[in-house]
Amino acid sequence: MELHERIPNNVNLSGDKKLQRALEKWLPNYLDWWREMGPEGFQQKDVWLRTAVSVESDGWAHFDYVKMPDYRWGIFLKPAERDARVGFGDNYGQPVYQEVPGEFRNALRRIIVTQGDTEPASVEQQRRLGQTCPSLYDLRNLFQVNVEEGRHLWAMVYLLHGYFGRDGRDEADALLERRSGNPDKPRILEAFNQPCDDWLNFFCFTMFTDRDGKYQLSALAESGFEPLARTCQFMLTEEAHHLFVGETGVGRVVRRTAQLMKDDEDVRRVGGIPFDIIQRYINYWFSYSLDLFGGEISSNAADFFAAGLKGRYQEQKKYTEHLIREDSFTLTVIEDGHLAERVVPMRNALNEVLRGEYVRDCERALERWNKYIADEGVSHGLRLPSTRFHRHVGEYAGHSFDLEGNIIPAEEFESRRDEWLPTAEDRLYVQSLMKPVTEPGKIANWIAPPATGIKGKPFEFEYVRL
Ligand code: BYC
Repeated sequence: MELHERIPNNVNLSGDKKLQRALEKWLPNYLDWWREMGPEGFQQKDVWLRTAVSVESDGWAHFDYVKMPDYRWGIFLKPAERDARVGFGDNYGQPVYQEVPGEFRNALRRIIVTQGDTEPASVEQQRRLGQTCPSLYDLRNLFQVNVEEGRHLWAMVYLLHGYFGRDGRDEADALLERRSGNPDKPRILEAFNQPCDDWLNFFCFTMFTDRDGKYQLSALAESGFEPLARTCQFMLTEEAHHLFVGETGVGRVVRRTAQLMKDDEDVRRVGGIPFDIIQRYINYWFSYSLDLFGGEISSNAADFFAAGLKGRYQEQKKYTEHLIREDSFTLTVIEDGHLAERVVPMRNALNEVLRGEYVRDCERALERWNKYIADEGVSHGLRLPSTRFHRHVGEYAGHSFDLEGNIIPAEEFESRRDEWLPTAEDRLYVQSLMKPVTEPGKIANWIAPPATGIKGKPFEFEYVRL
C-alpha cells in the first residue's frame, strides 16, 4: 500500500501519471466540498478515528486521533484473484472485464454514479448533527461514518476517472456539485434528499438506508467488472460499522424508552421518546429505503444481471445456478385497483429478490429491539410496515396502503398519515430533546449507553477532544 502519498492507494497510482494528475486535480475540490458540506463546527478537533492501513480482513485498520480534514482518504481495492471469471449472466465463465466493455459503458457508468452520489449526500444530510450529540462516543461514531462515506466517494471517483475518460471526469465533478435536498440540484435517490436532522433520524438512517448500501454493494461486489467488484468488497469492510451504529443506536433508544416507562407510562414526562414516535420513524425510513432497490419489475435489473454487472446478494456463496434464464418469480402487483399475483421472469424480479434479503435482515434487528423491551419487563412490540406501505418507486407507487399492506383509498391514507408517519409535532418533540452532552462518560437521558466502547476503549474514553 502506498499510504503516504498525497492520495494514499493500493492501485499503484504513481505508475499512472495521467490518472494521478487527474485525481490530484479533483482532490482540492473534494476538500472544498468537505469544508463546506462536511460536519459543521468540528473540523479542527482531534477525533479518535479508524483509518485503513491494509486491505486484508485482519488488522486492516489503525485507530488514533486525527483531524477530519487530515483523514487518509484514498483508493483501496481488495487484492485481485487470479484467473477471476464473470460469475453470472450471459457471459458467465468468461474472464472478468478489466476494462469497461463498450456495450455496457452507459449502464456501468450510471450504476457507479448512482452509488457515488449517495456517499456525499449522506454527509450533507448529517452535517449539523454533531452539535446535538448525545455523548462523545456517539459523536465519534458519527464522524467515523462521515469520513468513511467520504472515502467511499473517492472509491467511485477513482473508477470514473480511471475507466470512463472525459465523461467520467465530468461525472466526478458533478458528484461534488449536487446537494442533498436542494430542489435545483438534488441528489439522485430520494432517501438522500430527506432531512436527517436529529439523532433518531440518524440512527434510523444508518439502520435502514445504510443497510440498502450493504445489499447494493454486495450485489456490485459480485460484478464481472473487476475494478468495481474489488472496490465494493473493501467498502463492505467499512460499512459493517455504519450498520452497527444504526442498529445499536435505535436499540439503545428503544431500551431507554422501556426503562423510562417503568417510572412513568408517559415517557414524555420523563424526557424519553415514546414508542409511537419511534414506530413512525421506522415506518418512514424503512419505506424510503425500500424505494432504493428500484422497481419490483425492472428491465434494468435484468440487463445488469445479463451483462454480468450486478449480481444477487452473495451470488457465489448462496447460489449454484448463475444464468437464471428459465426461472420465474411470483410478485404481488396491482391490477384494476386490486392486489393480484403475477409471474415474471426471475431476471426481471432481481430488485425484489434483493429487497427480500434486505427485509429479512431488518426483521432480525426488530426482533432484537423487541427483546430489549421485553428484557425491561415492558409489553410493547415494534414492527416493520408492509413493503407496500408509503412507496414512491415501483409497483406500489401512486397507490395507498395501510401498514398491513391492504390497499386503501388515498383519502384514508391522508386522514391516517399522522398515525403512521412522523408529524411536525413528533419532529419538534424529538428536536427538543437534542441537547449536546459532551462530557466524557456522560450521556443524554433519552438514550441508553452502549454495551461497550470502541476497540477496547471504555465508554468514558475521550473519543473527541473538544
Ligand atoms: N429514486 O428499473 P428501475 C448507499 C429510477 S445506498 C429515484 O425500477 P433500477 C449508502 C431508475 O433510475 C446504495 N429514481 O430501477 C447508504 C429508472 O430510471 P429510467 C446506493 C429511481 O434501475 C447510506 C426508473 O426509476 N447504491 O450506498 O433497476 C449512506 C426505473 O427504475 C429510484 C445503489 O443504488 C429511486 N429510489 O434500480 C451512504 C447501486 N429507483 O431508467 C451510502 C446503484 C429507481 O426510467 N444503483 N429509479 O430513467 C442501482 O443499481 C439502481 O440504479 C437502483 C435502481 C437499484 C437504484
